Amino acid sequence: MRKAFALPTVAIAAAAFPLLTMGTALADHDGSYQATLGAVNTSGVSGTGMVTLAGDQATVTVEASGLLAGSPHAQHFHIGAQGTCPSNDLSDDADGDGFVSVTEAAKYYGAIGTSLTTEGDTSPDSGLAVDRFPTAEGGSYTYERTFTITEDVQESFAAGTAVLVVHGIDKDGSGAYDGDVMSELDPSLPMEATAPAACGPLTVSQMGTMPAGGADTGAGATSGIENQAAIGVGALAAVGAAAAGAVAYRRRQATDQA
Ligand SMILES: [Cu+2]
Repeated sequence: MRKAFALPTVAIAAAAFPLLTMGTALADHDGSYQATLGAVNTSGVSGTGMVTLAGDQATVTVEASGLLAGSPHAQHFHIGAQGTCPSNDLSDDADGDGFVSVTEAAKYYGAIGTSLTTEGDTSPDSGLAVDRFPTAEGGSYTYERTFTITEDVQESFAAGTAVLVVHGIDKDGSGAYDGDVMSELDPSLPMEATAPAACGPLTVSQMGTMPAGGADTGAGATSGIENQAAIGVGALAAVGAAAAGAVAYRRRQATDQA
């Protein structure tokens, strides 16, 4: 019986090692992604997003226009749901308050995975750090930054469920975030400050498609997701504290660069 047990163990170890190697050399999500921002809440906002991923490093460019001028606009990668956006009318306004809120849109685009801040922390904790988001001088902005992204965000890109969302609308045309409806996320903020203004699924850019064999093997996206999950568990078990140290170092670098 002992030998019968030993053989599968060796086989599992042998199968796992190439996954780890592949994850280190060229992760399944590596490459370029793009999003076309479409309006939500009839904001009139449009724009584009470009994301280049290399391991845990993301270089992000966002261009958006038609925004409330002179005001900060929270922007995030949302992850873990359908990888889609709510429609540009009020058909998703479940509570009838006149806004498609973040909560009502979450079934499409999921929770915050990364806060696309201008400096410092990029975690979901900074989701409403309005002093560290782009301000739309003249109603538009261009954002570019390189930083470290977490494993769950990497997996969402690989799975095709990452969505770029820009927040902040001027529903009543007053020229500021105001009104009687308050945000369900932070009751001290007007709903106008947090409601989604534009949204676009992040899809693999044709220009950035990797010429590797993955696309031709017929293994398909499901295989990629399984590999990604295996890499996540295996890599954490294998390198543990060393990886944590490296991430902390890169975070410091990212902070210094900002
Ligand atoms: Cu968001």
